[in-house]
Amino acid sequence: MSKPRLSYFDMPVSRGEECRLAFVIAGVDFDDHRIARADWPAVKPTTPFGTVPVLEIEGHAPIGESNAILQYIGRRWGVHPTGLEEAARHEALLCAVEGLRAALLPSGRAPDETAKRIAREEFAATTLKTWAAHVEAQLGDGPFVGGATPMIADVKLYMGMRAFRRGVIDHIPATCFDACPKLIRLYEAFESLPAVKAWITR
Ligand SMILES: N[C@@H](CCC(=O)N[C@@H](CS)C(=O)NCC(=O)O)C(=O)O
Repeated sequence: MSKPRLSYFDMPVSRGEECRLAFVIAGVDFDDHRIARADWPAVKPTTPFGTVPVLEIEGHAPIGESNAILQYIGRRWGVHPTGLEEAARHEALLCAVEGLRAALLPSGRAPDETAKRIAREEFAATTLKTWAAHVEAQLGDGPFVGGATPMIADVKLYMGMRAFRRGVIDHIPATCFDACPKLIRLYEAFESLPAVKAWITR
């Protein structure tokens, strides 16, 4: 049986990097297939939804959609809860991160920098703030969603927050989650995991 193959752009960002990190926390060796931007127009129509990430498991049809890939990795390699209700609680958080990404998207398409700034400031003061408060309220003693062990919901939350925390989303301060100590604790605990640190700094 060949290794699972994950295809994404050659960048440590977003949905592709979170699937890579799911393999990292599961301790699974995978084929990290990086698509060159120049090759994307030819590859795009061959993917299940015209998007990446895509996961290929020998003998099966390719799997699209980051949350489906994360749940597959999580269930197969033990980084997702086995109980139905606890799994659903984690899956809701995967959906919440996708919801946040979708809500951010229109501001990136603003016609000019002023319109973008206004849209981003509004987003930070409303959608982002509410999103963070809702997630914060669902975190317990931590540091992770399910307690002491990192799972795919933690990967998703970590990557969902990372660009904000790194201050690379124009007009949104890196301090945007500072009112949510449990979220910050999760983020920092995840980034401090030896396997994650090694992956990020490799
Ligand atoms: N809902 C999909 C969204 C996938 C998506 O939009 N992926 C982006 C990269 S993060 C992509 O493929 N962009 C290139 C394109 O749409 O042509 C998922 O969660 O996987």
